[in-house]
Amino acid sequence: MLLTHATLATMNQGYGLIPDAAVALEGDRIAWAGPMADLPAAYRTLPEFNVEGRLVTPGLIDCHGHPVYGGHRAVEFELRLKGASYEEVARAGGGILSTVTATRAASEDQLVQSALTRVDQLIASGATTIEVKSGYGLTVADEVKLLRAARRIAGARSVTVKTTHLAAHAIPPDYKGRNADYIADVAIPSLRAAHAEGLVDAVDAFCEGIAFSVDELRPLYAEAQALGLPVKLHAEQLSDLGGAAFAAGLGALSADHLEYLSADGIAAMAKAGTVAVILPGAFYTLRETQMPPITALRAAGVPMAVATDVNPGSSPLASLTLAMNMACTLFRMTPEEALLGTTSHAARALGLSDRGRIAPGLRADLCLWQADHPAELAYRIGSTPLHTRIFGGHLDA
Ligand code: DI6
Ligand code: FE
Repeated sequence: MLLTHATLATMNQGYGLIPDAAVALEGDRIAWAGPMADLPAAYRTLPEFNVEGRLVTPGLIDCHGHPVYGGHRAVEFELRLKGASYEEVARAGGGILSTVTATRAASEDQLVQSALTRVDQLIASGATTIEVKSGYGLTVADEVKLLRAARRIAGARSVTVKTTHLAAHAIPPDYKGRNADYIADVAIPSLRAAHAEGLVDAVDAFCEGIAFSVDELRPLYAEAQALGLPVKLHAEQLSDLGGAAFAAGLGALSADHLEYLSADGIAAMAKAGTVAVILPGAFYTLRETQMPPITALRAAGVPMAVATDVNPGSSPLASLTLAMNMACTLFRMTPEEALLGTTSHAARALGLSDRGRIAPGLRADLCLWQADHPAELAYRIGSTPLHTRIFGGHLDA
């Protein structure tokens, strides 16, 4: 296929804009991209798809999400609006643990079906690659069930799914006050079991006062490294426990949330090349006031990604373009940073070097937008100007 008359945002060095451009696709790869005038003769005979000036970007990538779970938390939303904090709800046995109860009660088929409604919304906002975390099972069997459901999403939709083991997400009631035992009895054995089934692409944890400390996580992260799995961490979302520096010290792909990130944490991330994943949906939902240190991250040259964190509690958000809008309006990221954050930097946060930009040899995952400037993607609120999606070189209905 040959896309012609495109306004191309290649995302090679910023937007990497090329007006009146062509993109040649061969198989599932991009063969060539550049100005129409420079199109090599060899590609002129490919079947033409004239996109009539529309914006073409890499397919968007949601590099942090929890779309597989049972039930919902609308009642908790009401409680928090009446004044209860997220941590108070969690400590009273609500929060993540109420989703754990509903997730354990759901079959694998039910989990796949309910996740697909959210995945379809992500796809409608331009996602061609998504991350899916476990973390609502908290037993060996339920964590494995959740990761099997995550893998099945890739069979049901044309979207790439990267799975992340997140058994260290909360402490179930039977392990209350026994965090180290939970890591030894459940988190590590569920990682081994899921990895043995090929269900794990990376390992994550929630490093927080209501979850796990750095010291409690060390044995789990040692196991991840022994299995050769990349790591990442929910760090500094509600307080500063030094999680980002710990993750960066292990060469983590990303540290995520980061509202309470310190200067030391920023320096460690810059040194390690760890991506800062910015999650404005959680900040917005929890009515946080502490902003992630965007200016300092930018000054330190830490690559920033933007993701939905889609989950039933702190971020019931299933639109990547709305996440980009929030990153700009709430955190003053630029629209260019927001788009880098859902393309090339998001690919890096998932350890994927074959996508996130438009360049020869990369995967032909593209979005065509009813837009003529890339800032339009972050600018609109709650409307998604997606026109057509191309997934692995194929037009997607
Ligand atoms: N941080 C989050 O924002 C999600 N998980 C986490 O560790 C929230 C998960 C939830 O509230 O269900
Ligand atoms: Fe999260």
